[in-house]
Formats: sequence, structure tokens, C-alpha cells
Amino acid sequence: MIDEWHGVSYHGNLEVSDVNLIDQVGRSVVLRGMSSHGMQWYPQFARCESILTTKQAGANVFRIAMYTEEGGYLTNRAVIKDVIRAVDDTLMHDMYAIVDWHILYDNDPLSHMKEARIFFDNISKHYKDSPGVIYEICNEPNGTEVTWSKNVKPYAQKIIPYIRNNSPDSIVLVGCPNWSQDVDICAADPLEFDNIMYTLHFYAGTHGDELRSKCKKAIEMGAPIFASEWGTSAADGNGGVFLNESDVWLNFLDKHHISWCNWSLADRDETSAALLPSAPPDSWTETNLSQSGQYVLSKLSGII
Ligand code: IDC
Repeated sequence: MIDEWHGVSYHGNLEVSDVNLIDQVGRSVVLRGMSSHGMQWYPQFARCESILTTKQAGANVFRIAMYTEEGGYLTNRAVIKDVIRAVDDTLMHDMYAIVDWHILYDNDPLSHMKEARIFFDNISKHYKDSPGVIYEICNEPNGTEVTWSKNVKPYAQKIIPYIRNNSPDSIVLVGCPNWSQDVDICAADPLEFDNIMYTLHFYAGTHGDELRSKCKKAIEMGAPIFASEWGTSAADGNGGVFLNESDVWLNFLDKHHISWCNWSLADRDETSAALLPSAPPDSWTETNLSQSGQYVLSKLSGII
């Protein structure tokens, strides 16, 4: 629980201690906020006033989802300009910024290893003096062929040193196989770096007790977990919204001091979007919030 808003200037460099985040003087930290939708599609909601409105609701983090495919980074390098701008605007508001390498249909993070290496080397150099930047190196590895030991772990072992070389103290979030659900598999064979967290992704209309059990098991094995993406909808981003199920999830996260980002801050016509279609770019207000947006923003203060 947080009863007062605190950001980067107060907490400074974060660290992973045991399974949770602590700040520069050892205080416990929980980050809560929104995730952007794909930066190639909805950059207009990942900038100044829009991010500020989430801060005013209590958010202390913003996740910037840079898709690799579907018109994202791999075929459209210009997206970086909007990513940098979103990170800068987030930092300007004294909030933590997560730079997310949003793999999805490109199931295996190793498939774009070279591009990921160059991207993370450059971006961690650019933000080397910013304690507010967190790196999420692969959104959701998936596919039956993609395993922790053969694909995701080797990818993380190659990428993390590039980030650490520039920004030695940064927090790195690592996606798990099976759309960032198999946290227990990562927990059983952890990475040997400090300040690593494994991401747990869930959608309240699809995932429930079974995934929470996996997460509990991972925590018991000593794995630090960050719920860097969750939705009030079903896993396809639509359906519902499932607010009772979301309540159960948020209580679970709260109990375990797990930080979270909600998908997504956009006005797409799908129930997981926090804004109703045709919300004004960068200057939306409460009247533009969808049912999901109203619910999630009311939970951002951390008082559940
Ligand atoms: C969804 C978007 C949807 C888009 C689709 C494919 O909500 O508008 O058409 O991606 O790009 C995830 C992914 C996230 C998905 C989301 C909902 O990380 O990119 O967004 N989801 O399906 N994992 C589980 C669910």
C-alpha cells in the first residue's frame, strides 16, 4: 500500500532485494501504472499530458510498448523518436519508464537477436545516467518450440551484459515462455544477474487460479516478479470487462507487493483499452475513460 505519491527523485535507483523492489535507501517500492498500446499505432497517448493524467490518478510508472513486428521497430526505425519522447516525458513527470521490446508473433526472442542487441546497447547508453529507466527485454516469448533453457535464457544472457555495460544498476525485466506465464520455469533455472525480475502477464477474463498458483510457486522459489502487462479483458484484448476477476488479481498482486502496468492506454475499440474511441490525443479527461479505464485508474493510488 502507498498512501503518498513518490517518484524517481524520491526513490532513485531501484534494486531487487529478495523477491521485491527496494529503493536507494532500502524502502519497499511498488510501481503501478499504464502500458502504452503499440507505439507504431498510438504514440499520441504516450506523451506529456496523457502520461501526466495517469500520474494524477496515482501512477508512478509508464510502460512504452515498442512492437518489433506489425509495423514496429524492425520495419520502421522512426518509431524510436516517439519511444524516446515517451521515455523523456515519463521521466519529466518523475515517473519510472519501462522500455519494452514488444515481441509477439515473432515468438522467439533469438530471432531478432542482432537488432535487440543494437537497440538495447544504444538506448541504455542514451539513458545511462537516468535511474528512472527500466528495460524489458522481451515482451512475450511464445510457441511450443520456444523454451526457457534453449531460447529465452540464452537471449537474456546475451542482451543483459550490453545493458549493464552502459547502465550497471538498472532493473531488467525478462519475459517468460508461454506468453510470460511460465514464471515457475524461470524460477527453477534463474539468471545469474542481480536486479532481474521475471514478468507475469495475465488477462482477468482468461487467467485465474492456475496462473496465480504458478506465480506463488515462483515466488516461493525466490523469483522476483513484475506484472508488466495485464488486462481487465480476455487474452485477445477484448470481451468482458472482468472486474470481479480483476479484483482478485489486484488483491493477489498487492499481497505480494508485485508492481504492475495495465494494457493499455489507447482509444482502440477493444475492452482492454482505457479510453473510449475518439478520445482526444494527449488531452483526454475522465469523460473519455472506458469501463476498464475507470476501474484501473481508480486502482492506481494503491489503495485497493
Ligand atoms: C493486442 C492489442 C490488439 C492488437 C494485438 C496484436 O490489444 O489491439 O491487435 O495485440 O498486435 C498480449 C500482448 C499484447 C496484446 C494483448 C491483448 O502483449 O500485444 O495486445 N495481449 O491481446 N499478451 C496477452 C494479451
